[in-house]
Amino acid sequence: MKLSITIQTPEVEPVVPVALISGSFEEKLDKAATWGADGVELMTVKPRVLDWEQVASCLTQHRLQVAAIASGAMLFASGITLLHRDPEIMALAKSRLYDLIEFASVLGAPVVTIGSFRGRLANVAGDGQIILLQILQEAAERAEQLGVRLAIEAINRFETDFIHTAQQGLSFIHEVNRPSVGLLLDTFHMNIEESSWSLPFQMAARVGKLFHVHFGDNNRLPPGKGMINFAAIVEILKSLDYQGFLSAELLSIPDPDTAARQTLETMHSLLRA
Ligand code: LER
Ligand code: MN
Repeated sequence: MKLSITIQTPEVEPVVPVALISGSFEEKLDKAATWGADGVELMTVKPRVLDWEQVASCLTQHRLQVAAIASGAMLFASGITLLHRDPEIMALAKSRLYDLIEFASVLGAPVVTIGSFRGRLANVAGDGQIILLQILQEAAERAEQLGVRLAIEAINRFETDFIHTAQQGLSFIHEVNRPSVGLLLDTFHMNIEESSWSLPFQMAARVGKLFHVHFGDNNRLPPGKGMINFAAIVEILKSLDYQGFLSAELLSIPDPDTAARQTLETMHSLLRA
């Protein structure tokens, strides 16, 4: 299991509340590496405006992997979602999804996350699940050509109107029926929607679909600042031989650096135990 911290890329305009670490992009990487992260999850909205070679060389210089290319800022920073009432925005979202896949491929990131970026069923006329399924089946073809996977995130009911639980995510993923499409579980959302800590991880791992894990405490603070038992979660993931990233996606409280440092300290000691 590897540890990652979510950071935003330089073109993302507002400060994303769940992206950590302050400073320039290089400074963020420097701090993440110094504090012991194995990788970073990059939250981006317009990957095309970035210099991909330069990003890759900064990462190599700091010996950091890319845990994921995250789409979480698409809705937050730009209001762009795959299901949207405006067909032009839907088309833009689709083309951004292909950009994220290519960016992930160039940086060697194993997954592209699809959480709030999928939008809401209420946004579209007709069956939004079928519309999304078709978008993802097409995108999966590109992802498979480039060796990238798509991780659908189960998100709590207050942030979206479908796929709240692992079970719902796995049923949808079963319908999509593509090897490159799997599940992302986030402890913050699980704490609201699930009835067990172990079953969701087990169900996903059993069918080879546990692609990625986000973590944050129940109050979205660093582990240990709320009520979730992260030692138990680490044990569950170890028992499943989860080899992917545990990626911190939590609030910058008291500040983006302290939250990242505390998170890495706590999680390192749990992983070593
Ligand atoms: C949002 O709450 C979240 O967990 C992100 O990963 C969403 O896209
Ligand atoms: Mn998440």
